[in-house]
Amino acid sequence: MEITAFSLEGKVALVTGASYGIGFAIASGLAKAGAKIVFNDINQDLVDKGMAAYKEAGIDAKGYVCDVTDEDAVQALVKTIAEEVGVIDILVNNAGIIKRIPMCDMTAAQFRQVIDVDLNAPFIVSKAVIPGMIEKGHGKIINICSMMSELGRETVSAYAAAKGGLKMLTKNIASEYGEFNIQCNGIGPGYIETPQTAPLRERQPDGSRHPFDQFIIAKTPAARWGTTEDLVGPAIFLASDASNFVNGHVLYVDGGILAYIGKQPQ
Ligand code: NAP
Ligand code: GCO
Repeated sequence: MEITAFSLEGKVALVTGASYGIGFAIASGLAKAGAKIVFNDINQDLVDKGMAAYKEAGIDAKGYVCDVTDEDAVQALVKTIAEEVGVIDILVNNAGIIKRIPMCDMTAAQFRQVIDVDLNAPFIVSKAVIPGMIEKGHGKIINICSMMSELGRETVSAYAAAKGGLKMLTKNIASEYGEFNIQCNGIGPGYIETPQTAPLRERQPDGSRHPFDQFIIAKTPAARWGTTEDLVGPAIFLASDASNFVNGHVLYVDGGILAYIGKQPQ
């Protein structure tokens, strides 16, 4: 295999919800591997923030306002991208939300909102890009799953249900479209330092680490939270020709937390 198998030159990559956080880091890495980056976010302020951040990073990205739960808007977005940039070769379904509420206190509307963004939207966006990938004769879909695709914990019932479903949607897209040279895989980040997990890492009034922060450190062999940069190499691999025979797999990038029973309390 040539090392150029990791190159994304000439490819168009759509990363959803990529104004900041994990999406921004993955999109920036795909750009450095040669991809042309297009991204969307839920409002113009976020898109403008993202555009400024990409420009500062020396990346010529193109941003669009689009709510990934709105199928008509997503279909229009994919058509616009094809006209303005090119047919999408790589899709990273990154946009996501979480609501940390005890299940019996959560309303059905709140549960549905998380399912809508974290599971229904990856279906909607994948359905919109697959026809173009079939026509091109290749495609890469990367779904940003979670440790909660495998494990549960208190207060994240909707999120775990969505991410568990996203793991199976990943396997099903791989099964249904593999014959068209489309590979669909997942990345399952562990606990990553982003705005989404900031509440779990807040310093306590006495200056000590958040109890959950200490818990994750004890549960992770790497004894640290992940950074968004830890996800870039795995994303480039799954977006490139180097993974053309990897399909329906969820690659956990978690510092070993899923393999480890946890450090014995001292
Ligand atoms: P984040 O900081 O909350 O960023 C998520 C991005 O998605 C935000 O820009 C958000 O916009 C956008 N978004 C939300 N709903 C959207 C919608 N309907 N349409 C378009 N964009 C939308 O999250 P993150 O920590 O970077 O996580 C990114 C992905 O990784 C998510 O799928 C998350 O579940 C997953 N993940 C995160 C971790 C972690 O530890 N951080 C671990 C495993 C998996 P707003 O700012 O308006 O919400
Ligand atoms: C939580 C965290 C996790 C992470 C991630 C772990 O409240 O437990 O937010 O859900 O976001 O999904 O992989």
